[in-house]
Amino acid sequence: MGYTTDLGSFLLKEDKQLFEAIMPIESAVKVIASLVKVAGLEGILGKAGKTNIQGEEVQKLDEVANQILIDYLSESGQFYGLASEELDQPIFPEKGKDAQYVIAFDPLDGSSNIDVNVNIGTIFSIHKRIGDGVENFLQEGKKQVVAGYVIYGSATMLVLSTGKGVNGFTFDPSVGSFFLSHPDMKLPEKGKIYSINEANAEKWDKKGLKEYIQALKGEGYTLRYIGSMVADVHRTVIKGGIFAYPSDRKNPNGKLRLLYEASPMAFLIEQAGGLATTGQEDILDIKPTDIHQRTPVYLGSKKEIQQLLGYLQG
Ligand code: AHM
Ligand code: MG
Repeated sequence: MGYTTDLGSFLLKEDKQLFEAIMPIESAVKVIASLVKVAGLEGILGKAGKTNIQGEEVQKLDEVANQILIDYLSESGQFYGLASEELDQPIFPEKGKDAQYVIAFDPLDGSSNIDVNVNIGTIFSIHKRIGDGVENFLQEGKKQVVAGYVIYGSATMLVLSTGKGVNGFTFDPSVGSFFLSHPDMKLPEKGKIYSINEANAEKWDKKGLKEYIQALKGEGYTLRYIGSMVADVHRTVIKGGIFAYPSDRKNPNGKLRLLYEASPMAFLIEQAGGLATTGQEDILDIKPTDIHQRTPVYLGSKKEIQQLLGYLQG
């Protein structure tokens, strides 16, 4: 706790190979964190003037963060392949041709919050290499060897799991390092908060969802919705409750991407003692068929998710 354990020494004790894979991510996110703090001065706020493979408007900082991650991760030689929410196709860097891991990432999650100085983040997911091409990225979430996110908030934090629980590290910019500040993070069994974009309620296509949210209101729950998955999930890990991005009539598979958002967050939530489901199956059991596929997401404390499933399936 405090300043006794930095990220590097923590990982060296946990797993030397993963230490080597995670350190380039750490380097990249430090650069992103410092740019996020001065984006308004560097002229990198606002729209980039194009749409991505998802058909969504790209922000300048999305592009900058994407390029920083690609550069650091390709150069490190630790990754055989890279898949990004902002890239049509995976990249297979020359320096990683003998590497044993592949990584999928959302370089800057919460794009709509960039220009208004509200928390944004980076999400990443590492699998073992199993072949030569895109099949590396089409492995179930339960086979992840590392999942993590960085939240660029009032503090910058990196929250990580290598399959042995979840640990949170806070960045001290004056030292230039992440230090273990939140060891062995666990969701409370039950919380008092629900987090969903309720403006979409009239479009929700899942029977029972409205009734479930109504029941939570009756039980005295309050609503918190930031609109950055990283921030909404981070709060859910610490305070419990439920975060959801369901399917609706406009988005039959929801909005969130399986590889870059849902799967790593589901891994972290389950490692922290919570549950993560599509409403039909555990998110970590989905075998992806497309690197950019979307999925409905319900994640949070055990009590809330079990109650929700009762409503959806009842
Ligand atoms: P992004 O990756 O383009 O930022 O989109 C994902 C974000 C999530 O962070 C957040 O949970 C969701 O979109 C919010 O969507 P909405 O504005 O429809 O509520
Ligand atoms: Mg995103």
